[in-house]
Amino acid sequence: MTLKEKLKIYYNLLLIRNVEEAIEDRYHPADKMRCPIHMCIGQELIPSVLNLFMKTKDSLWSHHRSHGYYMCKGGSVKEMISEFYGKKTGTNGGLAGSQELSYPKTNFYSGTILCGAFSMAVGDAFSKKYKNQKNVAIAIIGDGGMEEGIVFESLNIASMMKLPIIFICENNLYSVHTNLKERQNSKTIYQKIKSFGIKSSIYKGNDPDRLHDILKKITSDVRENNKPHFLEVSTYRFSGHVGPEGDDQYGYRPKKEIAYWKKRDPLKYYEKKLDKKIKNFHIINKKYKKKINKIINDAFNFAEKSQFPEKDYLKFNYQNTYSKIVKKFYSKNIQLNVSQKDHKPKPY
Ligand SMILES: Cc1ncc(C[n+]2csc(CCOP(=O)(O)OP(=O)(O)O)c2C)c(N)n1
Repeated sequence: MTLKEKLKIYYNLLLIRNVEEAIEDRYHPADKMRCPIHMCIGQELIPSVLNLFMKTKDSLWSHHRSHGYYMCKGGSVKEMISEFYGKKTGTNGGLAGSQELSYPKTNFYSGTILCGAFSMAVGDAFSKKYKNQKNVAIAIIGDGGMEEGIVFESLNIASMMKLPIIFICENNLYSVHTNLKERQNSKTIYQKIKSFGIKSSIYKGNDPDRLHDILKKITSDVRENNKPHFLEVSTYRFSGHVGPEGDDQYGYRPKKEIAYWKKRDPLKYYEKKLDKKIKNFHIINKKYKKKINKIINDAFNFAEKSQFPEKDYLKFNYQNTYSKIVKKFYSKNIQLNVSQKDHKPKPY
């Protein structure tokens, strides 16, 4: 692992943490961001490392706790904050908010329907394979999402069709306020997945260097062999389930458990580690903090100054998009003169 890679991961961790904290800090009392927000503070590890192995044409399908993945897939912070303000300049014209954030420019999509990410990644990976593209689909859901029936349909199809998908489960122990132990009898998630004939592994730890080596192997294996892989990663959210407010006042998480995970904060851990290993790291760190602070201030200023969508924006855009899709569909069929024979899918 190169020094440049280590610093990139550290920068990613810091960017996600600082942007998320700024959203929490600035949400109230201004109340200009009016969408529910699922913060990923504490869970920055996977997106920060995954960033190094994603190509722009790889697609990333995220669950609702998506901001870290959005940023690490190259999403603009300005457009994301503007989206939360409901402004026209947002990623989705101010209509999606945090829960449905998407950014086709970098092939990033998210949604709030639990496990939608897995099922959409299946269709997307099939299209990639059918067109002989060398890209992969990456799908992330939580341990709660793993309890949806469609998880098993998606895994089964991905295995049977040998699709290039990296399935990731961020196991943060909770589905809203209910611990995994109260929801499932089995102790591990990743073990179950093996019975689908899918390679399945787990990473329990907070060391970006270790996760780097694991993800490096998985991504190259999925790219080369066109087969899915499932990775479970243990993690913990430091914020409430849905923010910006915390929810630990309800006492659903033991104080000892919170303290245990806070001691293993991936950002603090890596900051210390790099400080010991890299000469003059404190100078680089200061530079990064300054740079990120500017990104945040510019993003909020941009959002503040941006316009809200016009009154008929929703109606207009729906009609426009819908008519474009219909036109494209019919023109393709006419051009190709599709017959049953021509349309036979390639064997997988
Ligand atoms: C199909 C569906 N069922 C229920 C919900 C309501 N819901 C939203 S978040 C959530 C908990 C999700 O837990 P997990 O998947 O572990 O992700 P986390 O919030 O812990 O990151 C639930 C049940 C939903 N969004 N979609």
